[in-house]
Amino acid sequence: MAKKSVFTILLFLLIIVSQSLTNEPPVTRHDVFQAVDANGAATFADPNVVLEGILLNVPEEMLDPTPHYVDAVPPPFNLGGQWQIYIQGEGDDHAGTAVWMGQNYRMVSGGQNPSYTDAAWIDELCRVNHDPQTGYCFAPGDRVRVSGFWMPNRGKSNVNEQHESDPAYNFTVELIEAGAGLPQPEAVTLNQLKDASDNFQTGCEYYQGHLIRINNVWFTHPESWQPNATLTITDGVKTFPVLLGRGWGIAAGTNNLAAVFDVIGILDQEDSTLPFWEGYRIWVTNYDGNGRVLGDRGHPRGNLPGDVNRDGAVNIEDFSILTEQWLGNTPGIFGCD
Ligand SMILES: [Ca+2]
Ligand SMILES: [Ca+2]
Ligand SMILES: [Ca+2]
Repeated sequence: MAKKSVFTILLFLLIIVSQSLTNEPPVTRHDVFQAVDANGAATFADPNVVLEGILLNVPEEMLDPTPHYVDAVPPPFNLGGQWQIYIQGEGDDHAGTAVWMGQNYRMVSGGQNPSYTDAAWIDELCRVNHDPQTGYCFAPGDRVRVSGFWMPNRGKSNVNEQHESDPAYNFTVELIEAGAGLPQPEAVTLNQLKDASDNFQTGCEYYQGHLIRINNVWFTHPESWQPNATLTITDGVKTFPVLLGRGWGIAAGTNNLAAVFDVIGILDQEDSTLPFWEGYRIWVTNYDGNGRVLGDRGHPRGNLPGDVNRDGAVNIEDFSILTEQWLGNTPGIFGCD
């Protein structure tokens, strides 16, 4: 082969490589994406965004993905299945972002956009819970890349489908590194989150989207403990809302926390009215029953895989849970079952 044609081939390859590099969309910092104005409203303006960071939560422990198709807008308001993850920025990128998807978009698009049928919704759950290249199922602590559309929501910038079930509005979640590790929860005091009058202050915005830890607090009304309940913690002077999720360890009667305990969760905001300087809460999506820290350390102790309810014994209670789910044909949470 003549030198000239070898050179031509190399040049051609170089052009292809450089084109594929320049076609890579730029990655936006979370703190840029989450920037707000004096009213706490989002200043980001590009409809598309690519974000990278550490996945903080199991989506089905945060919101209920169970399909419930409603393609109309009569009351009651019903979003059907919902799915949400939080991605926390790394290094000096001190912010994090929620990625949300819902089934009944008819409810939130002024009646314009069709809802997902139950079958289509289950397919979507399957798609976003897995890396598209490898089929790997995402877990907290994975480093991921999210590419999709921007939408401001109640004091945050979210990635979502802009309330469109058309596949053109899909976001994608891709694996960068499995098991990179959860970030160390940042220790925060209620004095950093509340002012002298126990009102929310700017510290809340600084920690929004972050895994934080508040030590030595207790519930003002522990009897309210149940899935999806909002309880109030206090240090004896100031207070803060804690939103419980729907993980396996949160059910009526499972609160075995000591009189004074610590909390590890995601600092979230949903403020329905301008200015967006309220509506902060710590979202704890699961509790592993350890008695000292309201949070989920991943895997509780034990060498009995059949201990379904994780009380340290395998007995009829575990069997009844298994039977109930088996006979009830409980749908799986990943949507690919
Ligand atoms: Ca905010
Ligand atoms: Ca979609
Ligand atoms: Ca058991």
